Formats: sequence, C-alpha cells, structure tokens
Amino acid sequence: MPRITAARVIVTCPGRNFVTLKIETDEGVYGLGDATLNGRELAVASYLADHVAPCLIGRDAHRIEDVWQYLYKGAYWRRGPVTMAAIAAVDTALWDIKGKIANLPVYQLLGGASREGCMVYGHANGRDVEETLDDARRHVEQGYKAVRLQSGVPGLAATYGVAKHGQRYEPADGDLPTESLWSTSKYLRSAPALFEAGREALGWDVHLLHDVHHRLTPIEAARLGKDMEPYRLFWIEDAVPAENQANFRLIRQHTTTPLAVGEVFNSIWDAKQLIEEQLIDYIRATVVHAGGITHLKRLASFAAIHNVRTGCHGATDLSPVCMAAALHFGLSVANFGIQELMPHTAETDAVFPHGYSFADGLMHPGDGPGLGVDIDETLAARYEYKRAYLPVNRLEDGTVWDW
Ligand code: EZ4
Ligand code: CO
Repeated sequence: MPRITAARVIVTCPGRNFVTLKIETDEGVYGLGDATLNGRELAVASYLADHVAPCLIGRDAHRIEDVWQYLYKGAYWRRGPVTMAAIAAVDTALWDIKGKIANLPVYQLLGGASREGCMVYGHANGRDVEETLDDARRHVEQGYKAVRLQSGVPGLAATYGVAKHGQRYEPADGDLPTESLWSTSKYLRSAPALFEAGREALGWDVHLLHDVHHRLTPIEAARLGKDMEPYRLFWIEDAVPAENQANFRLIRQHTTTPLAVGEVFNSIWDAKQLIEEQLIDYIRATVVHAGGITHLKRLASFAAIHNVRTGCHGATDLSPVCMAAALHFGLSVANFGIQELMPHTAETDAVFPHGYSFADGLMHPGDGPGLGVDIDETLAARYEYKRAYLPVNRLEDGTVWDW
C-alpha cells in the first residue's frame, strides 16, 4: 500500500499564477493536482497547506474515493470554489499516483478510450469582425474543427475575450481589479452580425461557439439565442449567471440554440436542476474547480441520463495539470462533447512538461503512466507569485455588473 508521506503546495507565476499540489508516497511515486483559482490563488494554497495536507500524511494513496469523501464530508463546511479546488487537487494527484503505480495512463483506469481524441475549440478574437474572422481562419488552417468567436463591441473600449492588439488574451490583468464598461444593447446589436459574417467567411463545416460571460438577463439571452439560430451555433455559453438555475427555463422555452454553462460551478449541486430539467446541452465544469476527476465523473454520469454532454472549461488559468486530467476524463467518458483549448505560453509549458498533444482538431492525453504531466520545480521556483485580479464590469451609469 503506497502511504502518503508529504503533500506540498507549489506556487509559481510563469506569466500567470498557478497553484499545484504534489503528493509524495513512501514508494517514491508522486502525483500532481492543479489547485489554481484565478485571482484567489493563495486562499486555495492556504486551505491545502494549512488544513488539508496535515490530514493526508500516512493515508493509503490508493483510497481515492474514501479520501474524497473524507475531505468533503469531513470538513463539515461543504462546497465552494476554495474547498472544491483543494479537494480536486488531492483527487487529481491520487489518480496520477494510481496510474503511475499501475503503469497505465489515467484514462485506462477510467474505463479506457471512448474515442480517438477529444475535439477542442480554439478562441478566435479581434477588435472588430474582420480581425476576428482572420483569427478564425488561422485556427481552421491549423486544423481546428471548432472555433469560438469573440469580437470587440462598437462603442465599448474593451470587452471580455478580446486581446489587446498583438497580445495574448489573459483576463487577470491588474494588481488591483481593472474596470470595464458594459452595454447590453450595444452587444446585442453586434453579436448576431459577427456570426452572420462568420458563416459567410468560414462556411458551415466548422463548429462556431460564443461566450456571453454571464452578462445578459434571461429574456435578453432568449432574444440572443433566437437571433443566433440561423447561424447554427455549437453553443452559447454562460448566457446568464446561473445561481438561479430556473433562469434557464425562460431561455430554453424561446430558443433552439444549444446552451452551455458551468465554468464557475464547483459541484453537481450547482447543475442539478439544469440537468434534470434538460435546460442545458453542455456542462462546463472542469477538474480543478469541481472536485477533481472523481466528482466530475459523477457529474458526467448524472448528465448522461439527461442527454447533457461535457464541455470542460480550458482557459489559460487552468494549469497543464488540469488540462491533462480533463483530457483523460474527456477521452474516457461516454458523453463527452467538446473541450476548450487556450494554449499556454512557452514559459508555462516549460514549467509543466507534458505528454498531451493536438492533431487535426483533436487532443490526446498521451499514453504515459498517470496523467503524463510533470512540474520542473527548479524552474517553477524562479517565477514568484504576482497578485493579479480579474476585471470588474460596470454599466454606463456606474452600476456594478457581471463580468
Ligand atoms: O473568463 O477562465 O470560457 N472561458 C472563460 C475564461 C474565464 C477565465 C476566468 O478565470 O470564460 O476566459
Ligand atoms: Co467562458
């Protein structure tokens, strides 16, 4: 039985912050788990180092389900992004260890491959429609079968998902939150035009997606869904905030555009009504923010019986350890839908050497034992944590809005 001898938290900032848990065992085998919570990184680092790690020492690393239940039920305080990211990190690291000891990639332990690879979607963005479509064409040339289109909104200086010229998009951009301005009416005029031009320029063979980033009310989202129907989107993402799951009834009633939600969800309970009532088509929860591979598998099984497929979050603030775990999960799970891909920088990839790969629009986790991702601790130590916040949104009259 491999006993846990250490659980160390590694914080590094190769361009952006990442929190990684490394669990070591008396058999010399170690495992990694991502614990990054964008803009709130040190809260999870403390939860792990101060409250979780002491409880892990001496435990049997093979008892993944038992450790999960112990950390979830044993804390008394349930759910929440900080707790669930910490549990996810432990869970992911234990799957990594089990795979390495079995000498099998994690997806084999999860039931084996259900497909040849995981279809991913890339992010095309630009300050205007032409720039966005140029970027989309580049993605199609690289082999992407699915592309998300986000464009600047005329009359708004900046908006979610659009990079400053020539730079990569990275939303946590200030050591205090920056503020941006939002106008729903300006946005609702421009979004359908982007997709009309998108179908003209890109044709009908590529899947097109769009992220509303929680900025609409249900009736506005219903209108957007209807306006997008002619362009046959793969999905509209996060049309409205989803604390009130019943919001989606109203949207659903009005449009056949598929709906995706859940990148900020951290447990099955955040999606229970959405899934049971078939109010969504894709659930976006992913490994690091939703309790690890163990909990995500439970969520996916529940979703499967209600015809909801997976569409895991995959932004750059989720580390390569999370991406590897999401790919093992995605390759194996019966109701996989699509995986988001925002490639990491070369600096990040160097800190986290990994075996996953991209070809012809699909990603594969690789066939190395465990997750197939490592951390170069010497390199990681060179990049000191740097406080960074996500922006805050305001309406034109100054009202704080959803970012
Ligand atoms: O804004 O991960 O679909 N992707 C997204 C992301 C989120 C960031 C927040 O940390 O919405 O870009
Ligand atoms: Co999103």
